[in-house]
Formats: sequence, C-alpha cells, structure tokens
Amino acid sequence: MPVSLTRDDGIAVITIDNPPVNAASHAVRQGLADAIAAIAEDKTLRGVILACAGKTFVAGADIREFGKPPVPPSLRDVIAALEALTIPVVAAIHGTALGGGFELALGCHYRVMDRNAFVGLPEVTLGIIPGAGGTQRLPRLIGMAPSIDMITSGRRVPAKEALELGIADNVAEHDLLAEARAFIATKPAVRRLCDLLSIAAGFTDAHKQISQKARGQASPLRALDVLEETAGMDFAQGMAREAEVFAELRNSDQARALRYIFFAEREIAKIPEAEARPVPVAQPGIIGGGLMGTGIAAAALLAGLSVILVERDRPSADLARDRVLGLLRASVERGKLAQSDFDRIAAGGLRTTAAMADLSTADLVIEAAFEDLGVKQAIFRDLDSIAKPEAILATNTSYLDVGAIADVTSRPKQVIGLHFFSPAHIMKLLEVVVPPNAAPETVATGFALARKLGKIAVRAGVCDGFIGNRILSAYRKQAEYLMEDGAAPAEIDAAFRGFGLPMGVFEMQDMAGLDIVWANRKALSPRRDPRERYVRIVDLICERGRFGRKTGSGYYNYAGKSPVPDEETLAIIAEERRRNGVTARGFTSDEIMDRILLAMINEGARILDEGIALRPGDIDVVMVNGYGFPRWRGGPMFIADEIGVKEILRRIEILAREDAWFWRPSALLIRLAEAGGKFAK
Ligand code: 3H9
Repeated sequence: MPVSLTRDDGIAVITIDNPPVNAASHAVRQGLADAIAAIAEDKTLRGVILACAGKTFVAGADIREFGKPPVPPSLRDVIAALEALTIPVVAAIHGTALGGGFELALGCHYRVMDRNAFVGLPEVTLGIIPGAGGTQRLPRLIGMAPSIDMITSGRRVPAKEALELGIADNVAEHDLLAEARAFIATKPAVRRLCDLLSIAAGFTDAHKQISQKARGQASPLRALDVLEETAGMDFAQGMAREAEVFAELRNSDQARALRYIFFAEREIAKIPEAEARPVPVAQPGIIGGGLMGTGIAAAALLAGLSVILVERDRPSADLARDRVLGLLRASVERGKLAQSDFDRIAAGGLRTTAAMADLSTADLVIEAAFEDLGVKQAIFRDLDSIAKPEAILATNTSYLDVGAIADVTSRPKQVIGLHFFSPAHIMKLLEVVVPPNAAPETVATGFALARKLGKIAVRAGVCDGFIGNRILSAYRKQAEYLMEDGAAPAEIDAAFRGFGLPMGVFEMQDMAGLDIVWANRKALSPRRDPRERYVRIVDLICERGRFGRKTGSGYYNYAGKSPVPDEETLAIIAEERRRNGVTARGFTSDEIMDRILLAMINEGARILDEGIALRPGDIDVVMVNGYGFPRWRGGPMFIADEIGVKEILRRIEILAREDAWFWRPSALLIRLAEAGGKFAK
C-alpha cells in the first residue's frame, strides 16, 4: 500500500511510500482519501502529520498519467478534504516537495521542513500551470509578488528561504517527525489558506520581464494571467479558473514536448555500462589553463572536489589560478558558493603547477589543451608515463578522434572523451565520448564524475564533432548556403531567435570567435568531398583578421553600443554571390528554419544510424542543453516524429533537387519512412 496511517498518542501520521519520488499517482490519491476519511471520523485525535518515506516528500503529480484521462479522486479533492479536517494538519517535508506535492503541503495547515528540503512549483517547466490549488493557496500564504516569482519561474526554494517567506513554519535541524510532533504540541489553531484573501500586487513589469525570458514558451505567461485574473477573487472561483487553464495546457503541444524532454533527460543515464563500477575520483588533474581548463577546474571545485591544474610554466600557472579564482569569486557574488568555501579553495583546494609530474597522484586527468590532434597525442604520451597505472585519462576535445588519442597510450581502455561546453562551470551539458576500446568502468567513471559535477551527461560515439558539433556543423553549412543564396546573416539570426533560440548561428560564431571555425575548416579540408558545396565567406572574413566580437567585427560590427550588420562582410557576401553567379533571392523566416531543422534532423538520423547516439532523445537532450534549442519544442528528433518521418523525407527530397550532395537523405530516414515508423520507436 502506498499510503499508511498510524495513530499514536492522539497524533495520526499519514505516510506516503511510493518510490522513487512519491509521485501522487492514482493509488496514492486513493490511499490519502481513505486515510483522511478515517481521520475525520476519529474524535480521539489531536493532530495529523503528513509525511513521506524514502528520499523525498511528494515530488508532484505522476507525470506519466498526464497523457491519459484523469481518474478520481483528483488531487484537488484530496487536498480540499485534508484542508477541511478540524484538527491541525502539519506537513513534514524532506527532500523536494514539488508541484502537486507542494500543493498537498499547502493544503496542510502548517509546514515543518527539514533543513535540507526544498519546495517549488515547477509546473511551468512542464508546459502547464499548478493544477491543484498552487496559484490560489500560495499567494494567500506569502503574498502575490513572491508567488509570481516562484510560479512563473518554477524555481526551488530552500528551507531557510521558505522560512523567511512564511512558507515553512519551522525548520527541523535533526529529527523532522519529532519536530512536527513538537509543533502540534504547541496546539496551533486550524488555519486554512482557502479562508484567506489574496491581494493583487507585483504585476507591474512582470508581463514584460516574463515574456522576454520565456522566448515563446506559453506556460509562464499563462500562469501570470491566472494569478492576475484571480487576484482578489473568491477562492472557489479562483480554483475553477486555475482548473480551466490547467486542463487546456495539459495536452498542449508545448506540454507534450516538455514532458518528452523531461523523460529524455532521465533516459540518458541508461547506458550499456550502467552496471560497471566507476573509479572514485577525489582529485581530478587538469592540463591547460585556458578558457576550457579553468572552467572545468571551477566546475570541479564548485562540486567540492580538489583540483590540480598544470600549465606549461609558472607564469601561465599563476595566470590560470587567477582565472579560476576569478570565476569562483563571481560564483560567490551570484550566491552559488559560500565565502568560507572560496577561502578553503584558495588556501589549498586548488593547486596550480608547471610540473606535469605533479599529476602522478590524480585519479583522473582531463586534458584541455589546444584543439590539435598532434598536440594532444604528445601530451597523452607524456601523461601515460606519469599518471598512476589505474588513472583514467580524458580529453576535452570537441571534434577530434578520441580513439586516435587513446591509441598513443599504453592504456587505451582507460581513455575517454569528456566534451564540456563553455563556460564549463555554468553549462550543464557534457558529452561522454566513448572510443572503441574504452572499458565499461572508464565510461561509468565519466558518468559518475558528470553526476558529481551536476552535469547532464550524454553518451556519444567517436566521429567528427560527436553529437552536438556534428549537427551544428550540418546546420551551419546550411545557414551559409542560405546566406550565399540571398538571406543576410541578420535575417537568418532573426529567424533562429524567432524560433526560440537565444541567438542566431552567426551571432554565436562571432561570440565564440571565427578563428575557431576557420581552424576547424582548415583541419577538415583535406577530407572534404569534392561534391560538397563550399562557401568561402567566413574564410575571407578571417583572412582580414576579423574574428568576431573579440576583434570588434565579424558578421556584425561591435564598434557601437549594440552590434549592427558589418558593411565589409556584407560586401564580401555580395562579391562571393557575384563570383559564383548567384542571383540573391529572399527567404522567409519559416523557410529558413525549415531548412535548418531538416539539416539537423537528417544529420541526427545519420548519427543514430551509425550508433553515435544511443537514442533520438539523447540527441534532443544535447541540442536543448548545449545549443539553445528551445526546450518547449522538444528537440529536432521530437519535431521530426511530430511532423512525420515520411513528410520530412519528402521535404528533403525536394531540396535535394537543388543540392543533391547536402540533402542526400539518411538511410535510417528512408527505412523509417518506408516502414511508416518513428524515431521514438
Ligand atoms: C504537477 O505536480 C501538477 C500539479 O500541479 C497538478 C496536479 C493536478 N512523475 O529525476 P530522477 C521519475 S506536475 C512520474 O532521476 P532525482 C523519473 O522519471 C509535476 N515520475 O531523480 C525517474 O524514473 P526512472 C511537478 C517521476 O533524485 C525517477 O522518478 N513535479 C516524477 O535526480 C527518478 O527521477 C515535477 O516537475 C513525476 N512527477 O530527482 C518534479 N518525478 O528511474 C519532477 C520523477 O524510471 N521531478 N519521476 O527513469 C524532479 O524534478 C526530480 O525527479 C526530483 C528527483 C527532484 C524529484
């Protein structure tokens, strides 16, 4: 039974036990309804505690039930019955009380939280709004402005802040249930949030700020609308309005996409090496104190690991140390790191050195040197002779053949790729790149380290660019073709933003540095197929020493307050069109994004077919978490299934009449289209 009821010394304890996260499934709701009915009849009771077994309080409604017709009793009815009890009801919260779980706790008359617990209403991140009274009870408890913040952002609030906001009535330092009992012993009056009034406040500017952040996602604005419409309204009317909007959003395209990506982010941990035992990593070594090396060092230090970072000489090591401490100081300012932890790191947690031999004690070494195969192979030869025999050696390459790096060592089974995204201490994505000879323990160690660093790790096979950069390289090419054929970089970037990405492909390259793209193009040129259409524009821009933001110009000019299209670049584009006999034509934003998406999907299909990615969802997780693909659209492979693989193939075949090489359809796409299949299956 997922819900049990015990009675002791006049106190009833309802315990929910529905692993893994105590989701409020149908069986839980029914169990709660039965327990509440039994309590209502028992006149000997003085109070009720609602608690959970396992690692967390109720983490929400059961998301897996969302696609199905609702089965009574509803969570709202269960909460109403709980709230109506005539003896004080206290929620004892540990872990995370989220969504319907937090709404359940708001139906209780009081809340005692474990010091490490969190509460939150993350519904908007699933494309819906709270549907069991969250939009009505929270403003009545803490006021409108903090409710707008919590409900439209979905952020989790820690116990200490919950106490300050008035969400928690007490924070338990040690024994949560004992504290909840002690709270009831103070004989608190029954206090029902449904009896209070809500007051309109804090709506000025909220709409503008939230819509800017939402970038096309509907749920945060719909949540705000409901809060605004129902402020000051009678509780029952407010609940009715909340229910209407909840029902409307529950089966919306955005909610389906967001649920899909939620589960895809959990599937990624299911790898063939999941049962292998990871090597414990207490002190990673890092080679290279540039942008990536220092970011990775900061990520490890923020996760509580100590780090030893190697640079080529003492001055470079000192500079790297300053950089890492600079990143951590910014984390202190953002409230992500305590000052005392910063002091501890500065005093010894971070060691920088110019002696590679100092890596002899590291359990795992991440090389983050210059992106060149020869350079990396030379480092790995040295490292192989220095690192202890059981140490794992990782390379933070973004394109190169990890197998060719592993092969220069005497321990190819212990070599892996860890492709971090910049800035590495902030970006969540990590591609764990598995060369052919890697041992399962090596892969498991990569995943365990990622978990420790709080990263979203996706398993990738070896190929040019792995999952993310390989897809990027395909749609960047397509964007260049669109540019040469008539669309200005600013038009293409605007189409990306209109689709919901934070920036366009050209702005992004200007920011990353065009020299990086240039170097990569040169490295790949010997292998380029002669049938491939090649756009020279970025090479010509780079030849003039214009590398984007850092040199003041690239696709855009950065001399003024905000970037504007760069005249010299526009002239280069015009000249290239003339030289190639291209008559510029116009493209609508939809046409631009259609081609960009088709390029992503076709390359994604190849990646799947070659076994580089394990599942279509893994590709979508990479695109959403590493490349700014709008989460509420699910990802390119999700979109392909929504549109239908057959239709995708039809559109690609039409485009192939213009450029048969670029648009040659993936074999998997053809097979699926013929079989009437889906990527998801
Ligand atoms: C809601 O409540 C709507 C209400 O307002 C209205 C109702 C009328 N349902 O993340 P993990 C599974 S909307 C079903 O790896 P962690 C998950 O798929 C909901 N399943 O663990 C995984 O399964 P598997 C609002 C769920 O410790 C397993 O549990 N709530 C749910 O890293 C472990 O998950 C949320 O949005 C669920 N609600 O993190 C909270 N939650 O092992 C969503 C998880 O088969 N959940 N599973 O792959 C979370 O944020 C995290 O799971 C949590 C634990 C922080 C709780």
